Amino acid sequence: GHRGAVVWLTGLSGSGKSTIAAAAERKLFERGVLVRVLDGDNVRDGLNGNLGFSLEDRAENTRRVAEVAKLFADTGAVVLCSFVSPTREMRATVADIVGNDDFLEVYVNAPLEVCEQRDVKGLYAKARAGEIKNFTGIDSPYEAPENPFLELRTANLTVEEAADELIEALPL
Ligand code: GGZ
Repeated sequence: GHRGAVVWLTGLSGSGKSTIAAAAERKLFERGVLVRVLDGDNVRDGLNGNLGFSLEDRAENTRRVAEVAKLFADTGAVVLCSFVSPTREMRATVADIVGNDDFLEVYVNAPLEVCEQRDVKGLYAKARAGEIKNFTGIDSPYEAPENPFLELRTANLTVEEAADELIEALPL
């Protein structure tokens, strides 16, 4: 049996959080680990469909996700949570909810310039044009973790390398 844990990936839009989480999920599944990804794609339509991107709404978004992640982790799952979660206060709240021992903060670190150059969804261009307000890194803050469990510098790593590094670091 495995002990549950909440692996919390934080970083800018386009830093690679969800891609790494999906790759790590597949690898853990292949090893027989009960694993689940939570990200904006599967909670912002339903559970958190009433929330936007003000700092207040982001705090509520991440708070609810933390409560759900805790429920999964309590059943023994490794929960890979991929959220910008831009402030230290938000992430401290997550840690409080899931319990510090089960909270593994992973800083998915790519320079803003790199994320903006990738611009996978075209959101940075829209934010620069003023079509999206409160965009993290443009006109909304991002506070880097000060003492993360793990930092992945994705400008210099492939998705596979980052996912492998993440899995190797987990206390499973
Ligand atoms: C940041 C935004 C915004 C704004 C829409 N700011 O790269 P993506 O597209 O797939 O990931 C981003 C995602 C951020 O949602 P989260 O639930 O992770 O945010 S938080 O933890 O802060 O609540 C981006 C898209 O949604 N997106 N508008 N204004 N990212």
